[in-house]
Amino acid sequence: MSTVIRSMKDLPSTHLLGARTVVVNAAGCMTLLASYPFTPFRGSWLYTAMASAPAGAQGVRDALDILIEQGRLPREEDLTALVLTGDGAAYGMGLSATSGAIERGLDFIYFCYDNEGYGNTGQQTSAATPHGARTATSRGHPGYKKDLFAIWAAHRPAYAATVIASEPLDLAKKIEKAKSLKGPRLIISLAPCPPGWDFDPAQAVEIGRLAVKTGVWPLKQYLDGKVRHTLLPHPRLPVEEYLKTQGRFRHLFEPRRDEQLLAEIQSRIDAYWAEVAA
Ligand SMILES: Cc1ncc(C[n+]2csc(CCOP(=O)(O)OP(=O)(O)O)c2C)c(N)n1
Ligand SMILES: [Mg+2]
Repeated sequence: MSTVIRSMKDLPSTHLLGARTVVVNAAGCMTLLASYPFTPFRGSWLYTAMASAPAGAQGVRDALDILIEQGRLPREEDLTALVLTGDGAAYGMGLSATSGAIERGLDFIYFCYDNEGYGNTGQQTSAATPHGARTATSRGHPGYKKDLFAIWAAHRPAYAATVIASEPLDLAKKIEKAKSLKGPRLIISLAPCPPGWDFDPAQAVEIGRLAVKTGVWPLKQYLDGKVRHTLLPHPRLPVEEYLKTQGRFRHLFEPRRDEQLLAEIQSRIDAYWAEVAA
């Protein structure tokens, strides 16, 4: 059953996906959520190698389908296969398995929490690390963040969306939308990470808000072949407001401002939003 969400009051008291979910989780920080008896998961949980979570979800889905077909599981007791991985798996190691799963039309939700690095092993650079960020393996990442949303959209999935916890209503609506559909569905959440990005945990929500207000993290969704932005940052703040909150970008400001790099980061964001407006 789908809930109409107009305000936070409409959110169901249990978590949005509910207990009838099998979480297929590749190695990463969220793996720690499975520690019994402290786990927040109310359903089942399956651990996979970093590259294999979508293949694990395929196995779960196939098993459920066979049980239903044989009459051993009532259709109304079906479960949702939910892949839960970090960006290291979603943008990199697991992308081949993901592409195959989308191509096969696998009925699953892929939730990626994107903390822009291999967090669990000390924040090494991943394919989601933004340009210029310091990581355990780079003094200033020379590459550019891969556009996972666009890669998914190019596969023509049932649904794809970006979310962030600091915009909980937008997040809840998108999860409800994903729940109401069948087929491959993606939710990518930018996940401000205090140890990985080097900031005080008390700032996590504000940093998330700044990611949206500066246009660093566009909130959008892909549905029926079209991409629609669900929140337009007006007025859009300068990206510096976001960058200066995190130690991983400190070298852009100290010992002296790196005007060239700051201008490049800003101009890439401006170019993105100019295209949205066009
Ligand atoms: C094939 C493989 N290589 C390396 C590791 C070690 N490892 C465990 S968790 C992890 C980081 C995963 O990064 P990400 O998917 O972004 O999740 P996060 O740790 O940031 O939550 C790594 C490299 C592994 N488990 N398997
Ligand atoms: Mg990560």
